[in-house]
This record gives sequence, C-alpha cells and structure tokens, in this order.
Amino acid sequence: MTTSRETRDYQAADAAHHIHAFVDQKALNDEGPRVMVRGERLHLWDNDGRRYLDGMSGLWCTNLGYGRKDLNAAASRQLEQLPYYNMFFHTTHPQVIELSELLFSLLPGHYSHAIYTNSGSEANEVLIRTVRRYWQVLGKPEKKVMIGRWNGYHGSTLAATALGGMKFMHEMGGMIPDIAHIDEPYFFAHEGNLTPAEFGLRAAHQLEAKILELGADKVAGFIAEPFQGAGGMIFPPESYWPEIQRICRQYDVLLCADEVIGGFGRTGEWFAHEYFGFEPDTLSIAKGLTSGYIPMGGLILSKKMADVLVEQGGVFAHGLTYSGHPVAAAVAIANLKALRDEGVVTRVKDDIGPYLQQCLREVFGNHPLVGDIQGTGMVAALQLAEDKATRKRFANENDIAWRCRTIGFEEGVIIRSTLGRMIMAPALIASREEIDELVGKTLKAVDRTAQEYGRL
Ligand code: PXG
Repeated sequence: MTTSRETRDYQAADAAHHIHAFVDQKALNDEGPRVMVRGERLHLWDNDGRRYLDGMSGLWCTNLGYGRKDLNAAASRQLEQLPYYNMFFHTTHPQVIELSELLFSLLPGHYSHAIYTNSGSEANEVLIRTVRRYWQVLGKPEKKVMIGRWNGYHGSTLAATALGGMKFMHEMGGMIPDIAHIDEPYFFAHEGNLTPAEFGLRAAHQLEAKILELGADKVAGFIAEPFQGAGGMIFPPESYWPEIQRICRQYDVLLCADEVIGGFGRTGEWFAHEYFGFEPDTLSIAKGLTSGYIPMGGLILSKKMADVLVEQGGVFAHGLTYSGHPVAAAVAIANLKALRDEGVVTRVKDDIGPYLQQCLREVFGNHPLVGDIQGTGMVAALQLAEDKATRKRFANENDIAWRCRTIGFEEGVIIRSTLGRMIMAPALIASREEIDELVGKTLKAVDRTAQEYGRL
C-alpha cells in the first residue's frame, strides 16, 4: 500500500513543521525521513512500497507485531462506548479495574498496586515522587536521593533524563538535584583482568560505596534496567543482581527496576527481573503493556510500599488527565490476554527465543567483525570488536555500527546500533521464517560492513 501523496511532498511538509527525536533536524531535513505507511506482523512498508523486516519491534514495543485485529477491535469498541473518563472526582471505570486484575495476576504476588501513566518517561517521573513520598510517610523525608547508572536510559522528560546516565542529555538541560550515578556493568568494556563474576561484583559494590558516600539516611532508591536497552542491550554478569539486591536491603534503599523494555515477555519471562532472579520494590512499565498500539505506562508498587502509601499516606497530590485511559486500558487488556492465552511468552522461552539465540550464535560466533553475542529470548546484541580475545573495541565503533545499521535499511532489515553494538528485539510472535529473514539480512549488513572496513 502507498498513499496518494508523493514521499517528497510528505518530507517537505514534515521538514517544515516537525522536530524529530534524537536527530540533527537540519541533516534529516536534507536527507528526508522514510515515510512508513503500513505494518503486518514483523513487516513494515514505506510510502514507496519498500518492505522492511522490523527487527526492533518499532522501538522495543510492538511485542505482538503489527496488524492485530483484536487490539484494533478492543480500541474501537471502547471508543464507541466510553472514549474518556478520569480517575479524579472519585470515579473509575471497568477497563482500568479489569486491567489491574489481569496485570497483577501476571505479576509475582508481592506486587499489589499500579499508578498508570502514558509513557515510560512519566512512569519514572511518578517513581521519583512516589518513592520520596513513601519515605516522607515513614518519617524519613531526608531520604530523597535517587541513584541511577551511567549510560542507563529512563526516558526523555526532565527527571527521567536526570535518572538516566546519558551525559549528552544531562548537558542539554537535563539534570535536577538529588540524583547520583554509578557505572554500568558493561563487561566487554572492562579493560582489566577480572572475570565476569568478579567484574559484576565490583560494579555492584559501586552502589554500596555511593550509598556510604551520600549516607544511607539520604538515599531513597536505586533505579536500573534489568538489562540495559537503549544503552546498548548490555547484560550484566550473573553475580551483579543478587549483590545489588543485598546492598539495597542492607541499607534500606528501594530497588526500582525499569521494565519498560524488559517487561511483557521480551526475555521469555513476563518481566526481566524474573529472568535475572531478583525482587524489585517497584517496576516501571510501558511499551509492551499495549504492544505500542496506544500510549500507556505505569508504576507498579510492592504491597509493602502500597500499604504505607494507602494506609498511612493520606492524599498523594499526584494525577494525570489520562491515567488509566479507558481506550488504552482496553487495548492493554486485549494485548495481555493475547500474550497469555496464545502462549506467546511461553513460546519465547521454550521455542522461538532459543531459536533466535542459536541462529545468532551459529551465524556470528566466528564472524571477523563480531566480538561477543549477548541476549536471551527475543533480545540480542552483537558486539562489534577489533579483537575478540582481548575485548579490543574499534576506536570508531560508533561509525562502523551506524554504517551497518544504514546498510541494514538498504537490505530491508531494521536493526539498531548503539556505540559498537548491533541490537535486535523482534516481535515476540515471530515465526522461524521471519527469524531466518532477520538473521539472514543482518548477516548481509554485517558482511558488507566488514568488507567496507577491510575485515572480510
Ligand atoms: N525506560 C526505559 C528502560 C526505556 O527504554 C523509557 C523508560 C522511556 O519511555 P517513553 O515511553 O517515555 O519513551 C524507555 C524508552 C532506543 C530507544 O533507541 C529506547 C527508548 C525510547 C526511544 C528509543 O533504544 N526507550
């Protein structure tokens, strides 16, 4: 399908009026963005009829793929019946109630309450206020510092940017007081001789050192993605999360997992913290909650926290016009039911996830451009490297990976690059044929890149 308008016409109008995300707008205006017009399962079509295999689930969110009629029907029905009402004025509606019932039936039993938002960034904004409010109610208002990680990503609004560890974002007006950072557990970048287990412990111990430096009586919570997404799809060593959890418990610091990317089946578990085996106090969610069909996010609270806030907290002066929006909630319900009832998450764990991981290891295990392969379920990264044995990264890894990504588009596959890592996170419903296409086209892109840079 193409539209009746020429792509250049769209591009000119877009350039005239629209500031895009994370891009040099002037350069993009010169180049002209791709105009996507249709999606079906894992495939996208642009306005010129070119077809792409989407290896990124949009932005890590279309867990059920494109073109789901049940999600469409859920939204249409709700738009007819009650397109909007709010959570203020002492009211509620069946969709948000039923969404909560369903959500908490899928979550481990120690979580009990949600605060709904429209996005992941908002979930993390709400997190900061909720965590600080929790300590206030417990009579410890001075516990308000949040510790995040360098190169972590928690969103693009002001406080979410500050929680994240992207220095270039901080430099563009993106910092607030009472936020601190520790290093990320990125083993491939470790230049010393530690084993992964030793490195994981050392990275975790930075949290303890930071808590002691700031004073445990000042630290409200530690936030991290179970595996880093936007920062490069980086898995921590196995020793990391148990030690982080021990430290948080010891110093009475809330452990806050950002599940915006890891949630809703990506790893083969419903939530990524379950895969890594730790128990956070809060979960930030978005993206896969609705498979990206409509904006919705939320903050999940442990029963322990919710009891304090609900039983002792009185009024929490917080609320969004669109919290628990009925159309978003209806889509989320349809999405969660499909993920559950069609066995999508189970299949990621037992079948299609292992298939993707096995294909990547077979195809790229000895590739001259690839130094490491990480991932589980339906998320993976290829670490480009000059020398695998010594973990030597290319000095210009950013350029090489960006080039690989651009070639990927030419080959008809969408993968993402961060630093020297090629990332993929395809829809969870992928068939083996679709995985073969993803891996095959990615191999073409990586081979062509290797040739251009004299490695093949
Ligand atoms: N937390 C995490 C872990 C995220 O990945 C957010 C919060 C913010 O969510 P919203 O809905 O406000 O965007 C995200 C978003 C990328 C990329 O290129 C990743 C995200 C967003 C845009 C691009 O990897 N993650």
